[in-house]
Amino acid sequence: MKISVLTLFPEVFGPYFSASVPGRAQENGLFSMEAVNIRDFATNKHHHTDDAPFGGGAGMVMMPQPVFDCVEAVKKGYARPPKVVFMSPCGRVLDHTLARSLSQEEGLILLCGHYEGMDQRVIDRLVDLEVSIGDYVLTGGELAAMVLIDAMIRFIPGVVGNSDVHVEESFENGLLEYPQYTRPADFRGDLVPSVLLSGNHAAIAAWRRQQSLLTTARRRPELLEGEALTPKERAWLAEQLKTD
Ligand code: 4GM
Repeated sequence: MKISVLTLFPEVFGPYFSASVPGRAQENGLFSMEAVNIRDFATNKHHHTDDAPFGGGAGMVMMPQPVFDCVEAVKKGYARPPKVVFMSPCGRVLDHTLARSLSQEEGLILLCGHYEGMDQRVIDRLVDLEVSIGDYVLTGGELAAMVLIDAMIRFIPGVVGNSDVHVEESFENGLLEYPQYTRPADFRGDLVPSVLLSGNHAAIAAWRRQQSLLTTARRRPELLEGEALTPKERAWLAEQLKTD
């Protein structure tokens, strides 16, 4: 997978994507990313990329010319036309399913806005999909693009160490994760649940399933709506929730 991020602040992508898991994944050739400066494509004298909104109002709007030229130039680096994604509070809210589906793309262009908005003709003519990382506004789309890239690359085989992590982690089975513990078994008098030290794998799996169900029911009950729970599990959950 190749990702091009189009931004007015390409320098902010360096530290994160050369560190840790994303850095290693790039070194291993599992994906590649570049940050391209939209300002380099501004043809006006002072390389402006924004202007006042027609119709008046607060703030500035990103001009179409630098963005069109930047997208068109970057597309030339791809054998097949990549999807163009605009990071925007008006977009489809990112979740596990969307991240996994976008991770299947061979190429992606992530467009980051700044100021108060983007000229609508960019969105109408260049953008295939608008994605939001949640219901809040950021000063720019850069952090949203980093969140999307991080969530996507975890689905590329080999990026995250053990292939079992996907099977076990939150959202893969529609439930929140069960509590995890590591050594020591007694930390300042707080003990690890004894079942985890028992070596009884069936009992451990059953305990983890129960803990996942309980945490999900308490914190995110809507996630259980589409879940295939056994009648026994439903009865057990109802019993537990009575005493909350
Ligand atoms: C569009 C219009 C994404 C984009 C105005 C980008 C929040 C998200 C921006 C803008 C963003 C999000 C850039 N803020 N929720 N800001 O994914 O400021």
